[in-house]
Amino acid sequence: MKTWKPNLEETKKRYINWWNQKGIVLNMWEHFQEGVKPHASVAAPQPPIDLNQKWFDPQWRADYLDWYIAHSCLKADMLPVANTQLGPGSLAAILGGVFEGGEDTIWIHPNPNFTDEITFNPEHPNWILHKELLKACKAKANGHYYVGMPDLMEGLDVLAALKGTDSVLLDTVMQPEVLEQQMQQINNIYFKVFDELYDIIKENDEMAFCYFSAWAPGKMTKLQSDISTMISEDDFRRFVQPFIREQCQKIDYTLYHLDGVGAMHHLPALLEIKELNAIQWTPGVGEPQGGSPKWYDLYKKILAAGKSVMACWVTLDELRPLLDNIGGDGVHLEMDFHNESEVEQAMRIIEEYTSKNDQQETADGDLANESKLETEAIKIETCHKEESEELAPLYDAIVAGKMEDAIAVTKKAIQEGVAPQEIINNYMIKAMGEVGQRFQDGKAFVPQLLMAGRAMKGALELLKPMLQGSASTTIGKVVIGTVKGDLHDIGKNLVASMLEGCGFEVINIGIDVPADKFVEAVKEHQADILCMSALLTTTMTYMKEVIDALEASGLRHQVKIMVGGAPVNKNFAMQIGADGYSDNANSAVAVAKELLGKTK
Ligand code: B1M
Repeated sequence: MKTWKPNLEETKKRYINWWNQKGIVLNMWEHFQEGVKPHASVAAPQPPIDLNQKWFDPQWRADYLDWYIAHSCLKADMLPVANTQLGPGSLAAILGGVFEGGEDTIWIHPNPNFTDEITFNPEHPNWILHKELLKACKAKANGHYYVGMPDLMEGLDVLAALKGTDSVLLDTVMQPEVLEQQMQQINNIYFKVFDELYDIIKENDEMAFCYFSAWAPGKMTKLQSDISTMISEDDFRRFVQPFIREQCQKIDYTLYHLDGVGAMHHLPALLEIKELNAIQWTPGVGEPQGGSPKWYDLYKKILAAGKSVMACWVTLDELRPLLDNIGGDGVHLEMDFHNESEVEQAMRIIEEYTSKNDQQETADGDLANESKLETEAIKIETCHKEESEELAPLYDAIVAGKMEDAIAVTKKAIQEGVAPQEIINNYMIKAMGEVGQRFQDGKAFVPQLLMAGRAMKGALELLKPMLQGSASTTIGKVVIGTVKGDLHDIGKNLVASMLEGCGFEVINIGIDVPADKFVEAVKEHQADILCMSALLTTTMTYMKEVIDALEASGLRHQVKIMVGGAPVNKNFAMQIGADGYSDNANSAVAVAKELLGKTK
């Protein structure tokens, strides 16, 4: 390889050490160009004509990457790698997912024709594109740099990209055997695809990976399962761990991307994988970056388990304290440099630790005794309410997510003449409250929320006609929806049914509704009341944006606004300028009537 990186051989040695839990690698994921003397005279390509060319034209990308690397800083252990990413998890696109080029990234949308059949079609255009892109880049690179392996991904994340996250989470409960089978099919295809791409990009037997930019003297990959923040440790051990283990066994060098505090409960299961070499830590939104003291214990734990660590977005100020605390063996630092002077400062610091290494004791930690990051696998147990012997099974069925049972008990209760309000308020809503509490306590996970939601919805359908009442005249028109970013619809639908039952004409515009859609619906239907629901503290603030949009459209004066949902309260409703608030579906009707009483 006649590379543009002058110290590539030293960097390779440092990588080999790092994979073996020794020494420090100092790298930067994205390159910078400021003040860099070009490594070759390469002209910049014409700007892309559109996003399609920017991402999906192999020749344009090869030309651009050639120019980009020729002008990038390659000091320290910064790797000369062409970033050939085709979106996060591009194996999903090879298996039928749909590409869309965005400004800064590529989106992969679910396969609209997905039928639970996972098949590899060697003629699929997205597969051909992968190969053409890598071949074009390899020809252009001409040995000056590596052509990186795209971020194919694997396992649950790929399946979620193919058929949707909720469907995969439900599968963990409803068709676990099918899910296991699909994981194995994805792994089998992954190895085939990986090997074929490896043959295109390898330099002798070496390769580099695009994501997090790492190099290895053999086959290497980055593994992940971001969706697993939403599943229990038992499910992780069943649906994720075996397939990651197989990848670690078949691929020489493996780095697991651990994403966010919500994923930490799976660390023990990851550390159990003997063949896994390294773990990369991404702290996630709202958390300090990888150089913060907050993560020292996590790094020590990983190192103590015999794995190397990759700490990301470390700043110069954090570097010394980080190495003082976790030691200088098996540490890969991804830093956020802006110019060469910063790189040189970091290199001087690293130098001190490299020479200190022999005396320095590596962090010590007894994996078995440390319980901070370990959580116990807790099974959902059903719980009995005391209010009515006959209806207690309804509460239990919803908590356990058993829709058929919930429907059967509800049918029986209806036949026996139990009032729908009693069924809803005393059993269904309380059961959802219990599931929510378990979720908050880390005893239930998203699949359990989904199952409970499904059970409640199923049973609620039977009660709907009874809620519809006999009103023959329309009191007023209501547009109702759950705000943008929020997918909870059970409470909103209940409010809608109650309003309908009491004589309102209700236009239910669904979940995840953006402000312009609310405004459009109010305008189109000439609504008297706009009802907004939100169940998340992070989405309730969006209600204000909808009100502002109504003001801006000049419609605010002609429509009353009512808000509700678990985190919403009267004060909040007043602050954002709503006209009414209700904390439950029954009083929502009274509030709605009162609001119209004021206008009519
Ligand atoms: Co989610 N979820 N959820 N969830 N979920 C909550 C809301 C949560 C409180 C659980 C918890 O931590 N204890 C928590 C929110 C924490 C917070 O923001 N402070 C939470 C979270 C964190 C999440 C996710 C972020 C989890 C994750 O992915 N890591 C994720 C977010 C997805 C998203 O929206 N972007 C998520 C996902 C889901 C599922 C999709 C799995 C599922 C929803 C299924 C569905 O709706 N189709 C779900 C469920 C089921 C819940 C719980 C368990 C139950 C919600 C419910 O249906 N309650 C919930 C915990 C809980 O509420 N106890 C929880 C029954 C329903 C009848 O009550 O909706 O409150 P509710 O409606 C009431 C009143 O609020 C009022 O009347 C209704 C009837 O009396 N009301 C109005 C509602 N809207 C109104 C409008 C009005 C007036 C009254 O006027 C306009």
